[in-house]
Amino acid sequence: MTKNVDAFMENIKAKNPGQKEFLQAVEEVVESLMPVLDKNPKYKQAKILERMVEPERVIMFRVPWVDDDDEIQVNRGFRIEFNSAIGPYKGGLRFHASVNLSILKFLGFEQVFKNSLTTLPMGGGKGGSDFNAHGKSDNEIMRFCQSFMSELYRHIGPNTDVPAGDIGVGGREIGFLFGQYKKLVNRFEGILTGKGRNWGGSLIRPEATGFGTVYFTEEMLKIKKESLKGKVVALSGFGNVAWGAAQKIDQLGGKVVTLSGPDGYIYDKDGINGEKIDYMLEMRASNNDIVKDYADKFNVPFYKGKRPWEVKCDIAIPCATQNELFEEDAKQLVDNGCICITEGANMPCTPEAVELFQNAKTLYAPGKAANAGGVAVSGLEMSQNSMRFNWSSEEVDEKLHKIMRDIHEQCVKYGTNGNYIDYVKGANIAGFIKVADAMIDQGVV
Ligand code: NDP
Ligand code: 2IT
Repeated sequence: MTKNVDAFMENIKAKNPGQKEFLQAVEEVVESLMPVLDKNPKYKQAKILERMVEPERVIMFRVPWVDDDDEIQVNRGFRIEFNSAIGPYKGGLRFHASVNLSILKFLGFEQVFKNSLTTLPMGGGKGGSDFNAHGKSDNEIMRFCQSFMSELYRHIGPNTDVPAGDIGVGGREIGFLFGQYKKLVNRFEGILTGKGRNWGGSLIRPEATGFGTVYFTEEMLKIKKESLKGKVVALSGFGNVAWGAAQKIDQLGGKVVTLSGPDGYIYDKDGINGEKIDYMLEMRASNNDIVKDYADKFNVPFYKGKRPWEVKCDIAIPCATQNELFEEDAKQLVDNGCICITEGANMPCTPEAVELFQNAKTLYAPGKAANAGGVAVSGLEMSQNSMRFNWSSEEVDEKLHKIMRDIHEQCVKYGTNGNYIDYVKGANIAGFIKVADAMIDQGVV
Protein backbone atom coordinates (compact mmCIF):
# COMPACT_ATOMS: atom_id res chain seq x y z
CA MET A 1 0.00 0.00 0.00
CA THR A 2 1.25 3.48 -0.77
CA LYS A 3 1.51 6.17 1.91
CA ASN A 4 -1.49 8.03 0.49
CA VAL A 5 -3.70 4.94 0.60
CA ASP A 6 -2.53 4.22 4.16
CA ALA A 7 -3.32 7.73 5.34
CA PHE A 8 -6.74 7.72 3.67
CA MET A 9 -7.64 4.31 5.11
CA GLU A 10 -6.56 5.28 8.65
CA ASN A 11 -9.23 7.96 8.67
CA ILE A 12 -11.91 5.68 7.17
CA LYS A 13 -11.09 2.92 9.66
CA ALA A 14 -11.40 5.34 12.58
CA LYS A 15 -14.79 6.51 11.32
CA ASN A 16 -16.17 3.02 10.60
CA PRO A 17 -14.82 0.77 13.36
CA GLY A 18 -15.42 -2.95 12.92
CA GLN A 19 -16.97 -2.61 9.46
CA LYS A 20 -14.72 -5.29 7.98
CA GLU A 21 -16.45 -5.85 4.64
CA PHE A 22 -17.00 -2.15 4.01
CA LEU A 23 -13.35 -1.34 4.72
CA GLN A 24 -12.24 -4.21 2.46
CA ALA A 25 -14.30 -2.86 -0.45
CA VAL A 26 -13.16 0.74 0.09
CA GLU A 27 -9.48 -0.19 0.30
CA GLU A 28 -9.56 -2.05 -3.01
CA VAL A 29 -11.14 0.94 -4.74
CA VAL A 30 -8.84 3.51 -3.12
CA GLU A 31 -5.77 1.54 -4.22
CA SER A 32 -6.93 1.72 -7.84
CA LEU A 33 -7.90 5.39 -7.64
CA MET A 34 -4.93 7.04 -5.90
CA PRO A 35 -2.92 7.37 -9.14
CA VAL A 36 -5.97 8.94 -10.85
CA LEU A 37 -6.35 11.45 -8.01
CA ASP A 38 -2.63 12.27 -8.14
CA LYS A 39 -2.97 13.07 -11.85
CA ASN A 40 -6.26 15.00 -11.53
CA PRO A 41 -6.11 17.60 -8.74
CA LYS A 42 -9.74 18.57 -9.40
CA TYR A 43 -10.91 15.35 -7.75
CA LYS A 44 -8.70 15.97 -4.74
CA GLN A 45 -9.78 19.61 -4.41
CA ALA A 46 -13.45 18.61 -4.52
CA LYS A 47 -12.76 15.87 -1.90
CA ILE A 48 -14.61 13.46 -4.16
CA LEU A 49 -13.25 10.30 -2.58
CA GLU A 50 -13.93 11.52 0.96
CA ARG A 51 -17.51 12.27 -0.10
CA MET A 52 -17.98 9.01 -2.01
CA VAL A 53 -17.15 6.78 0.97
CA GLU A 54 -19.84 8.45 3.08
CA PRO A 55 -23.38 7.25 2.21
CA GLU A 56 -25.79 10.07 1.44
CA ARG A 57 -28.26 8.50 3.86
CA VAL A 58 -28.51 5.38 6.06
CA ILE A 59 -31.94 4.22 7.17
CA MET A 60 -32.31 1.59 9.92
CA PHE A 61 -35.64 0.39 11.18
CA ARG A 62 -37.54 -2.13 13.27
CA VAL A 63 -39.35 -4.95 11.43
CA PRO A 64 -41.82 -6.65 13.79
CA TRP A 65 -43.95 -9.56 12.53
CA VAL A 66 -45.97 -12.47 13.88
CA ASP A 67 -44.84 -16.03 13.14
CA ASP A 68 -47.06 -19.10 12.56
CA ASP A 69 -47.01 -19.88 16.32
CA ASP A 70 -48.46 -16.42 17.06
CA GLU A 71 -45.17 -15.31 18.51
CA ILE A 72 -43.84 -11.80 17.77
CA GLN A 73 -40.47 -11.68 16.01
CA VAL A 74 -38.31 -8.58 15.60
CA ASN A 75 -35.80 -8.11 12.79
CA ARG A 76 -33.72 -5.13 11.75
CA GLY A 77 -34.25 -3.47 8.36
CA PHE A 78 -31.82 -1.26 6.44
CA ARG A 79 -31.61 0.87 3.34
CA ILE A 80 -28.29 2.50 2.45
CA GLU A 81 -28.82 5.33 -0.04
CA PHE A 82 -25.22 5.66 -1.08
CA ASN A 83 -24.91 7.95 -4.06
CA SER A 84 -27.43 9.66 -6.36
CA ALA A 85 -25.07 11.69 -8.56
CA ILE A 86 -26.02 9.94 -11.80
CA GLY A 87 -29.56 8.71 -11.07
CA PRO A 88 -31.99 7.45 -8.41
CA TYR A 89 -30.51 5.09 -5.81
CA LYS A 90 -30.62 1.57 -7.26
CA GLY A 91 -29.62 -1.77 -5.80
CA GLY A 92 -30.89 -4.96 -4.26
CA LEU A 93 -32.33 -6.05 -0.92
CA ARG A 94 -30.64 -8.92 0.91
CA PHE A 95 -32.49 -11.06 3.45
CA HIS A 96 -29.99 -13.31 5.24
CA ALA A 97 -29.16 -13.97 8.88
CA SER A 98 -25.65 -12.57 8.36
CA VAL A 99 -26.84 -9.11 7.21
CA ASN A 100 -25.44 -6.14 9.11
CA LEU A 101 -24.50 -2.50 8.46
CA SER A 102 -20.98 -3.34 7.26
CA ILE A 103 -22.16 -5.85 4.65
CA LEU A 104 -24.84 -3.54 3.28
CA LYS A 105 -22.47 -0.56 3.17
CA PHE A 106 -19.93 -2.62 1.24
CA LEU A 107 -22.62 -3.71 -1.19
CA GLY A 108 -23.99 -0.17 -1.57
CA PHE A 109 -20.52 1.23 -2.18
CA GLU A 110 -19.76 -1.38 -4.86
CA GLN A 111 -23.14 -0.71 -6.44
CA VAL A 112 -22.24 2.94 -7.12
CA PHE A 113 -19.34 1.87 -9.39
CA LYS A 114 -21.22 -1.06 -10.90
CA ASN A 115 -24.23 1.02 -11.86
CA SER A 116 -21.99 3.67 -13.37
CA LEU A 117 -20.32 0.98 -15.51
CA THR A 118 -23.66 -0.17 -16.94
CA THR A 119 -23.87 3.15 -18.87
CA LEU A 120 -27.44 3.59 -17.52
CA PRO A 121 -28.55 6.51 -15.29
CA MET A 122 -28.63 4.79 -11.88
CA GLY A 123 -27.15 5.84 -8.54
CA GLY A 124 -26.15 3.24 -5.95
CA GLY A 125 -27.92 1.79 -2.92
CA LYS A 126 -28.49 -1.45 -1.04
CA GLY A 127 -30.72 -2.69 1.72
CA GLY A 128 -32.06 -5.71 3.48
CA SER A 129 -32.57 -7.41 6.79
CA ASP A 130 -31.10 -10.03 9.11
CA PHE A 131 -34.27 -12.11 8.49
CA ASN A 132 -33.46 -15.82 8.19
CA ALA A 133 -35.80 -17.51 5.70
CA HIS A 134 -34.55 -20.95 6.70
CA GLY A 135 -37.55 -23.11 7.65
CA LYS A 136 -40.09 -20.26 7.29
CA SER A 137 -43.50 -20.83 5.69
CA ASP A 138 -44.65 -18.78 2.69
CA ASN A 139 -47.10 -16.96 4.97
CA GLU A 140 -44.33 -16.02 7.37
CA ILE A 141 -42.25 -14.71 4.49
CA MET A 142 -45.24 -12.67 3.30
CA ARG A 143 -45.88 -11.17 6.73
CA PHE A 144 -42.22 -10.29 7.11
CA CYS A 145 -42.13 -8.63 3.65
CA GLN A 146 -45.29 -6.65 4.45
CA SER A 147 -43.82 -5.35 7.70
CA PHE A 148 -40.51 -4.50 5.99
CA MET A 149 -42.31 -2.50 3.29
CA SER A 150 -44.55 -0.77 5.86
CA GLU A 151 -41.48 1.29 6.76
CA LEU A 152 -39.47 1.19 3.53
CA TYR A 153 -42.27 2.62 1.38
CA ARG A 154 -41.78 6.17 2.68
CA HIS A 155 -38.13 6.21 1.56
CA ILE A 156 -38.43 4.87 -2.02
CA GLY A 157 -40.04 5.95 -5.29
CA PRO A 158 -39.61 5.53 -9.05
CA ASN A 159 -37.40 8.65 -9.21
CA THR A 160 -35.91 8.37 -5.71
CA ASP A 161 -34.82 4.84 -4.88
CA VAL A 162 -35.66 1.58 -6.65
CA PRO A 163 -34.72 -1.63 -4.77
CA ALA A 164 -34.56 -5.14 -6.29
CA GLY A 165 -33.54 -8.66 -5.24
CA ASP A 166 -30.30 -10.11 -3.89
CA ILE A 167 -29.58 -13.09 -1.62
CA GLY A 168 -32.86 -14.33 -0.15
CA VAL A 169 -34.97 -11.94 -2.22
CA GLY A 170 -36.34 -13.35 -5.48
CA GLY A 171 -39.61 -13.13 -7.40
CA ARG A 172 -41.75 -14.32 -4.47
CA GLU A 173 -40.41 -11.69 -2.05
CA ILE A 174 -40.55 -8.89 -4.66
CA GLY A 175 -44.23 -9.79 -5.20
CA PHE A 176 -45.08 -9.53 -1.48
CA LEU A 177 -43.13 -6.27 -1.15
CA PHE A 178 -44.77 -4.73 -4.22
CA GLY A 179 -48.27 -5.71 -3.07
CA GLN A 180 -47.77 -3.98 0.27
CA TYR A 181 -46.31 -0.83 -1.34
CA LYS A 182 -49.30 -0.55 -3.68
CA LYS A 183 -51.74 -1.00 -0.82
CA LEU A 184 -50.04 1.73 1.22
CA VAL A 185 -49.66 4.41 -1.47
CA ASN A 186 -52.51 3.47 -3.82
CA ARG A 187 -50.30 3.85 -6.89
CA PHE A 188 -49.05 1.26 -9.37
CA GLU A 189 -45.51 2.38 -10.13
CA GLY A 190 -42.06 0.95 -10.81
CA ILE A 191 -40.59 1.13 -7.30
CA LEU A 192 -39.03 -2.32 -7.44
CA THR A 193 -37.37 -4.32 -10.22
CA GLY A 194 -37.45 -8.05 -10.67
CA LYS A 195 -41.25 -7.91 -10.74
CA GLY A 196 -43.42 -10.66 -12.24
CA ARG A 197 -43.71 -10.57 -16.00
CA ASN A 198 -47.49 -9.94 -15.86
CA TRP A 199 -47.18 -6.88 -13.66
CA GLY A 200 -44.32 -4.79 -14.97
CA GLY A 201 -41.32 -7.09 -14.77
CA SER A 202 -38.80 -7.26 -17.59
CA LEU A 203 -38.28 -10.47 -19.49
CA ILE A 204 -34.78 -11.90 -18.85
CA ARG A 205 -34.39 -10.10 -15.46
CA PRO A 206 -34.28 -13.41 -13.52
CA GLU A 207 -31.56 -14.74 -15.83
CA ALA A 208 -29.74 -11.44 -16.34
CA THR A 209 -27.01 -11.57 -13.69
CA GLY A 210 -25.93 -15.07 -14.64
CA PHE A 211 -26.23 -14.44 -18.39
CA GLY A 212 -24.27 -11.20 -18.08
CA THR A 213 -21.52 -12.86 -16.07
CA VAL A 214 -21.12 -15.49 -18.77
CA TYR A 215 -21.17 -12.89 -21.58
CA PHE A 216 -18.40 -11.06 -19.72
CA THR A 217 -16.47 -14.34 -19.37
CA GLU A 218 -16.73 -14.87 -23.13
CA GLU A 219 -15.21 -11.43 -23.74
CA MET A 220 -12.34 -12.20 -21.37
CA LEU A 221 -11.69 -15.56 -23.02
CA LYS A 222 -11.52 -13.90 -26.46
CA ILE A 223 -8.40 -12.07 -25.24
CA LYS A 224 -6.71 -15.47 -24.97
CA LYS A 225 -8.30 -16.60 -28.25
CA GLU A 226 -10.41 -19.03 -26.27
CA SER A 227 -14.15 -19.67 -25.93
CA LEU A 228 -16.50 -21.48 -23.55
CA LYS A 229 -16.93 -24.42 -25.87
CA GLY A 230 -15.77 -27.61 -24.20
CA LYS A 231 -14.65 -25.83 -21.02
CA VAL A 232 -15.22 -27.32 -17.57
CA VAL A 233 -16.72 -24.74 -15.21
CA ALA A 234 -16.91 -24.76 -11.40
CA LEU A 235 -19.79 -22.72 -9.95
CA SER A 236 -20.54 -21.97 -6.31
CA GLY A 237 -23.96 -21.20 -4.83
CA PHE A 238 -27.22 -22.57 -6.15
CA GLY A 239 -29.30 -19.41 -6.20
CA ASN A 240 -30.45 -16.94 -8.80
CA VAL A 241 -27.03 -16.03 -10.18
CA ALA A 242 -25.71 -19.60 -10.34
CA TRP A 243 -28.96 -20.68 -12.06
CA GLY A 244 -28.66 -18.07 -14.83
CA ALA A 245 -24.96 -18.75 -15.30
CA ALA A 246 -25.53 -22.53 -15.55
CA GLN A 247 -28.12 -22.05 -18.32
CA LYS A 248 -25.93 -19.78 -20.44
CA ILE A 249 -22.77 -21.88 -20.00
CA ASP A 250 -24.71 -24.93 -21.13
CA GLN A 251 -26.09 -23.02 -24.16
CA LEU A 252 -22.58 -21.93 -25.14
CA GLY A 253 -21.13 -25.44 -24.97
CA GLY A 254 -19.41 -25.36 -21.57
CA LYS A 255 -19.92 -27.95 -18.83
CA VAL A 256 -20.84 -26.93 -15.26
CA VAL A 257 -19.68 -29.58 -12.80
CA THR A 258 -20.21 -28.08 -9.33
CA LEU A 259 -22.75 -26.21 -7.19
CA SER A 260 -22.39 -25.33 -3.52
CA GLY A 261 -24.36 -24.30 -0.45
CA PRO A 262 -23.56 -23.52 3.16
CA ASP A 263 -23.46 -27.34 3.70
CA GLY A 264 -20.80 -28.25 1.10
CA TYR A 265 -20.61 -28.85 -2.67
CA ILE A 266 -21.82 -31.37 -5.23
CA TYR A 267 -19.77 -32.69 -8.16
CA ASP A 268 -21.64 -33.76 -11.29
CA LYS A 269 -19.10 -35.01 -13.81
CA ASP A 270 -21.72 -35.34 -16.57
CA GLY A 271 -22.58 -31.65 -16.39
CA ILE A 272 -25.50 -29.71 -14.93
CA ASN A 273 -28.11 -29.11 -17.61
CA GLY A 274 -31.80 -29.58 -18.51
CA GLU A 275 -33.99 -30.71 -15.59
CA LYS A 276 -30.99 -30.44 -13.27
CA ILE A 277 -30.94 -26.67 -13.83
CA ASP A 278 -34.71 -26.52 -13.20
CA TYR A 279 -34.16 -28.40 -9.95
CA MET A 280 -31.97 -25.52 -8.70
CA LEU A 281 -35.13 -23.39 -8.55
CA GLU A 282 -36.85 -26.00 -6.40
CA MET A 283 -33.91 -26.18 -4.00
CA ARG A 284 -33.90 -22.42 -3.54
CA ALA A 285 -37.68 -22.14 -3.11
CA SER A 286 -37.63 -24.86 -0.42
CA ASN A 287 -35.91 -22.46 2.09
CA ASN A 288 -33.85 -25.48 3.22
CA ASP A 289 -30.43 -23.90 2.66
CA ILE A 290 -28.77 -27.11 1.49
CA VAL A 291 -27.31 -28.33 -1.80
CA LYS A 292 -27.03 -31.98 -0.68
CA ASP A 293 -30.58 -32.56 -2.01
CA TYR A 294 -29.12 -32.35 -5.53
CA ALA A 295 -26.66 -35.17 -4.77
CA ASP A 296 -29.46 -37.34 -3.36
CA LYS A 297 -31.75 -36.69 -6.33
CA PHE A 298 -29.24 -37.16 -9.14
CA ASN A 299 -26.96 -39.64 -7.41
CA VAL A 300 -23.71 -37.68 -7.58
CA PRO A 301 -21.02 -37.14 -4.91
CA PHE A 302 -21.52 -34.54 -2.15
CA TYR A 303 -18.54 -33.11 -0.25
CA LYS A 304 -19.68 -31.96 3.16
CA GLY A 305 -18.22 -28.72 4.49
CA LYS A 306 -15.96 -28.27 1.45
CA ARG A 307 -15.70 -25.60 -1.25
CA PRO A 308 -15.80 -26.45 -4.96
CA TRP A 309 -12.45 -24.82 -5.79
CA GLU A 310 -10.55 -28.09 -5.25
CA VAL A 311 -12.12 -29.51 -8.43
CA LYS A 312 -10.04 -29.36 -11.63
CA CYS A 313 -11.68 -26.82 -13.93
CA ASP A 314 -10.87 -24.37 -16.75
CA ILE A 315 -13.09 -21.59 -15.44
CA ALA A 316 -14.35 -20.73 -11.94
CA ILE A 317 -17.40 -18.54 -11.34
CA PRO A 318 -18.14 -17.91 -7.65
CA CYS A 319 -21.87 -17.07 -7.36
CA ALA A 320 -22.70 -17.47 -3.64
CA THR A 321 -21.55 -14.65 -1.37
CA GLN A 322 -18.70 -12.40 -0.24
CA ASN A 323 -15.37 -13.87 0.91
CA GLU A 324 -16.07 -17.45 -0.18
CA LEU A 325 -12.86 -18.02 -2.20
CA PHE A 326 -9.64 -17.78 -0.18
CA GLU A 327 -5.93 -17.63 -1.01
CA GLU A 328 -5.51 -21.41 -0.67
CA ASP A 329 -8.47 -21.94 -3.04
CA ALA A 330 -6.94 -19.51 -5.54
CA LYS A 331 -3.65 -21.39 -5.40
CA GLN A 332 -5.40 -24.71 -5.98
CA LEU A 333 -7.32 -23.29 -8.95
CA VAL A 334 -4.21 -21.84 -10.59
CA ASP A 335 -2.17 -25.02 -9.92
CA ASN A 336 -4.97 -27.06 -11.51
CA GLY A 337 -4.83 -25.01 -14.72
CA CYS A 338 -7.82 -22.70 -14.26
CA ILE A 339 -7.46 -19.84 -16.79
CA CYS A 340 -10.34 -17.55 -15.87
CA ILE A 341 -12.13 -16.49 -12.69
CA THR A 342 -15.27 -14.37 -13.06
CA GLU A 343 -17.11 -13.04 -10.01
CA GLY A 344 -20.86 -13.68 -10.27
CA ALA A 345 -21.29 -12.80 -6.59
CA ASN A 346 -20.22 -9.51 -5.00
CA MET A 347 -16.63 -9.66 -3.64
CA PRO A 348 -16.48 -13.48 -3.36
CA CYS A 349 -12.68 -13.57 -3.61
CA THR A 350 -10.63 -12.32 -0.66
CA PRO A 351 -7.97 -9.65 -1.39
CA GLU A 352 -5.23 -12.30 -1.00
CA ALA A 353 -6.93 -14.56 -3.58
CA VAL A 354 -7.26 -11.65 -6.02
CA GLU A 355 -3.58 -10.80 -5.61
CA LEU A 356 -2.64 -14.40 -6.32
CA PHE A 357 -4.75 -14.51 -9.51
CA GLN A 358 -3.28 -11.24 -10.73
CA ASN A 359 0.32 -12.26 -9.97
CA ALA A 360 -0.27 -15.49 -11.90
CA LYS A 361 -1.58 -13.34 -14.82
CA THR A 362 -4.84 -15.29 -14.81
CA LEU A 363 -7.93 -13.69 -16.31
CA TYR A 364 -9.78 -12.33 -13.27
CA ALA A 365 -12.84 -10.02 -13.22
CA PRO A 366 -14.41 -8.40 -10.14
CA GLY A 367 -18.15 -8.59 -9.50
CA LYS A 368 -18.79 -4.89 -10.02
CA ALA A 369 -17.94 -5.39 -13.71
CA ALA A 370 -18.85 -9.02 -14.33
CA ASN A 371 -22.18 -9.26 -12.49
CA ALA A 372 -23.53 -5.86 -13.58
CA GLY A 373 -25.95 -7.54 -16.00
CA GLY A 374 -28.53 -7.98 -13.25
CA VAL A 375 -28.78 -4.32 -12.37
CA ALA A 376 -28.43 -3.40 -16.05
CA VAL A 377 -31.63 -5.28 -16.88
CA SER A 378 -33.18 -3.71 -13.78
CA GLY A 379 -32.37 -0.38 -15.44
CA LEU A 380 -34.06 -1.65 -18.61
CA GLU A 381 -37.07 -2.68 -16.50
CA MET A 382 -37.27 0.90 -15.17
CA SER A 383 -37.20 2.25 -18.74
CA GLN A 384 -39.96 -0.14 -19.81
CA ASN A 385 -42.07 0.86 -16.77
CA SER A 386 -41.64 4.57 -17.61
CA MET A 387 -42.64 3.92 -21.23
CA ARG A 388 -45.48 1.56 -20.19
CA PHE A 389 -44.17 -0.79 -22.82
CA ASN A 390 -42.39 -4.18 -22.90
CA TRP A 391 -39.46 -5.31 -24.98
CA SER A 392 -39.27 -8.93 -26.16
CA SER A 393 -36.78 -11.40 -24.62
CA GLU A 394 -34.59 -11.07 -27.69
CA GLU A 395 -34.53 -7.28 -27.45
CA VAL A 396 -33.63 -7.31 -23.74
CA ASP A 397 -31.01 -10.01 -24.21
CA GLU A 398 -29.42 -8.12 -27.07
CA LYS A 399 -29.23 -4.93 -24.99
CA LEU A 400 -27.79 -6.89 -22.06
CA HIS A 401 -25.16 -8.48 -24.30
CA LYS A 402 -24.13 -5.08 -25.66
CA ILE A 403 -23.91 -3.57 -22.16
CA MET A 404 -21.62 -6.40 -21.01
CA ARG A 405 -19.39 -5.93 -24.06
CA ASP A 406 -19.25 -2.18 -23.32
CA ILE A 407 -18.31 -2.80 -19.68
CA HIS A 408 -15.56 -5.12 -20.83
CA GLU A 409 -14.29 -2.45 -23.22
CA GLN A 410 -14.21 0.15 -20.44
CA CYS A 411 -12.19 -2.25 -18.26
CA VAL A 412 -9.72 -2.80 -21.11
CA LYS A 413 -9.46 0.96 -21.71
CA TYR A 414 -8.64 1.85 -18.11
CA GLY A 415 -7.07 -1.40 -16.89
CA THR A 416 -4.50 -2.42 -19.50
CA ASN A 417 -1.00 -2.68 -18.00
CA GLY A 418 1.42 -3.82 -20.72
CA ASN A 419 -0.04 -7.08 -21.96
CA TYR A 420 -2.12 -7.80 -18.83
CA ILE A 421 -5.60 -6.45 -18.21
CA ASP A 422 -6.16 -5.46 -14.60
CA TYR A 423 -9.97 -5.62 -14.56
CA VAL A 424 -10.09 -4.38 -10.95
CA LYS A 425 -8.28 -1.17 -11.82
CA GLY A 426 -10.21 -0.81 -15.07
CA ALA A 427 -13.62 -1.20 -13.43
CA ASN A 428 -12.82 1.07 -10.50
CA ILE A 429 -11.46 3.90 -12.63
CA ALA A 430 -14.14 3.74 -15.34
CA GLY A 431 -16.92 3.56 -12.73
CA PHE A 432 -15.41 6.40 -10.71
CA ILE A 433 -14.87 9.01 -13.43
CA LYS A 434 -18.51 9.27 -14.45
CA VAL A 435 -19.77 9.61 -10.87
CA ALA A 436 -16.97 11.97 -9.82
CA ASP A 437 -17.53 14.31 -12.76
CA ALA A 438 -21.28 14.39 -12.05
CA MET A 439 -20.58 15.25 -8.41
CA ILE A 440 -18.32 18.12 -9.43
CA ASP A 441 -20.99 19.43 -11.83
CA GLN A 442 -23.58 19.37 -9.04
CA GLY A 443 -21.53 21.29 -6.45
CA VAL A 444 -20.94 20.50 -2.79
CA VAL A 445 -24.16 18.70 -1.82
P1 NDP B 1 -29.72 -16.37 -3.87
O1 NDP B 1 -30.34 -16.19 -2.54
O2 NDP B 1 -30.58 -16.70 -5.03
O3 NDP B 1 -28.56 -17.44 -3.78
C1 NDP B 1 -27.45 -17.27 -2.94
C2 NDP B 1 -26.78 -18.60 -2.81
O4 NDP B 1 -25.59 -18.50 -2.04
C3 NDP B 1 -27.64 -19.59 -2.07
O5 NDP B 1 -27.34 -20.84 -2.56
C4 NDP B 1 -27.17 -19.34 -0.65
O6 NDP B 1 -27.48 -20.33 0.26
C5 NDP B 1 -25.71 -19.29 -0.87
N1 NDP B 1 -25.05 -18.70 0.26
C6 NDP B 1 -25.37 -17.59 0.95
N2 NDP B 1 -24.51 -17.39 1.96
C7 NDP B 1 -23.65 -18.42 1.88
C8 NDP B 1 -22.53 -18.78 2.63
N3 NDP B 1 -22.13 -18.04 3.69
N4 NDP B 1 -21.83 -19.88 2.26
C9 NDP B 1 -22.21 -20.61 1.17
N5 NDP B 1 -23.27 -20.31 0.44
C10 NDP B 1 -23.97 -19.24 0.78
O7 NDP B 1 -28.89 -15.04 -4.18
P2 NDP B 1 -28.32 -14.52 -5.56
O8 NDP B 1 -27.99 -15.65 -6.46
O9 NDP B 1 -29.22 -13.45 -6.00
O10 NDP B 1 -26.98 -13.82 -5.07
C11 NDP B 1 -25.71 -14.51 -5.06
C12 NDP B 1 -24.58 -13.48 -5.12
O11 NDP B 1 -24.70 -12.72 -6.33
C13 NDP B 1 -24.55 -12.46 -3.99
O12 NDP B 1 -23.22 -12.09 -3.74
C14 NDP B 1 -25.28 -11.27 -4.60
O13 NDP B 1 -24.93 -10.07 -3.96
C15 NDP B 1 -24.76 -11.34 -6.02
N6 NDP B 1 -25.55 -10.66 -7.03
C16 NDP B 1 -26.89 -10.90 -7.22
C17 NDP B 1 -27.57 -10.25 -8.22
C18 NDP B 1 -28.99 -10.54 -8.52
O14 NDP B 1 -29.51 -9.95 -9.47
N7 NDP B 1 -29.67 -11.41 -7.80
C19 NDP B 1 -26.92 -9.26 -9.07
C20 NDP B 1 -25.50 -9.14 -8.86
C21 NDP B 1 -24.87 -9.80 -7.87
P3 NDP B 1 -28.32 -19.90 1.58
O15 NDP B 1 -29.20 -18.74 1.24
O16 NDP B 1 -29.08 -21.14 1.77
O17 NDP B 1 -27.35 -19.57 2.65
O1 2IT C 1 -25.83 -6.76 -6.58
C1 2IT C 1 -26.63 -6.41 -7.49
O2 2IT C 1 -26.25 -5.79 -8.48
C2 2IT C 1 -28.03 -6.80 -7.36
N1 2IT C 1 -28.37 -7.49 -6.40
C3 2IT C 1 -29.04 -6.35 -8.37
C4 2IT C 1 -29.52 -4.96 -8.07
C5 2IT C 1 -30.66 -4.47 -8.91
O3 2IT C 1 -31.10 -3.34 -8.62
O4 2IT C 1 -31.11 -5.16 -9.83
